[in-house]
Amino acid sequence: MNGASLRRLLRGVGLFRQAGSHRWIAWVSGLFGLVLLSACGRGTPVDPGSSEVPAVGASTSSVGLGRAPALVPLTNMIRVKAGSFTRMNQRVTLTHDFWLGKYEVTQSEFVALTGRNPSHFTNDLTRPVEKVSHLEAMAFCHRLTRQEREAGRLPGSYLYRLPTEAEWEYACRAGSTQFFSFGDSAAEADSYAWTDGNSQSETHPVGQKLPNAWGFHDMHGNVWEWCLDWFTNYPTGDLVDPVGPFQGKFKVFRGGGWNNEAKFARASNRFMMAPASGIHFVGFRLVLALAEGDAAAGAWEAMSRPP
Ligand SMILES: [Ca+2]
Repeated sequence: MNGASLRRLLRGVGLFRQAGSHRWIAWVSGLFGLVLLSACGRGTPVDPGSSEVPAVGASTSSVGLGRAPALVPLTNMIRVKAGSFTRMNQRVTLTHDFWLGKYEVTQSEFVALTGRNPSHFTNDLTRPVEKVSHLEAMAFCHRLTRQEREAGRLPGSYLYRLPTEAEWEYACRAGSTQFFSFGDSAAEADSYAWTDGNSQSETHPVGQKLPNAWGFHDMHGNVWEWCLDWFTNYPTGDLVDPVGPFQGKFKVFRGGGWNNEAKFARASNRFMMAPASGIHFVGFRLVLALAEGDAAAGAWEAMSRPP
């Protein structure tokens, strides 16, 4: 992507729409919230031999400094095996394992790495970070990758990044073919999700609701979660490792939030926003995956080039 292309991307005015409806909704930027600052420590990396974060034999590619570092994922990363899921009669296959955060990135994690907290709801740093733009979320991933490599916990063959939409939905469904990971009924959402029916109009500390079948909390509700993909209509036919287009105007976010009805937290639901915009109901979740050799890694690298 050249400089002119990226500048065009950053000029988005923040329109978004619900997939399938083709109803554009005007975005009123600057409508919400205050930016406050706070501070807290980061999570501690865990031994990759633990049951929650299994080790992988990845330590050889690009370090070139003698013995390559072991892979030590951050705490609360859950390994997701390669596989397939179905959405709207379309089979989507992911050919590589990856790790996904058990929780949304918290304010304490964000502050520990960046020294700032963009969030609106700030009286508890175990709440998810929000009002974080897509650009800031990507910068967080790059900074985390650099930190973990320098600390000897991340081989050059792996990196932290945002999930693709396909990775996010695969992990959200956790094998479910229904509207939600817990079934088809939004009436059951109270046990699994913070939505406008139970949130008291605010975010809540991560992990308080029941996890899905693969152990992920708050995939439905609390804050929507940025994905890597630029928004576009899905291609037709079955897909393998889809990453979306390499250029666009709006980035996708997924999963519903504290301010929306539970029906908007459906596993397949999509919204989008300009990448430079932040709002107090959108945060993100981390992926740990190969740094090269699959489509998502290529998309991340292409979308990460400076203007
Ligand atoms: Ca969420």
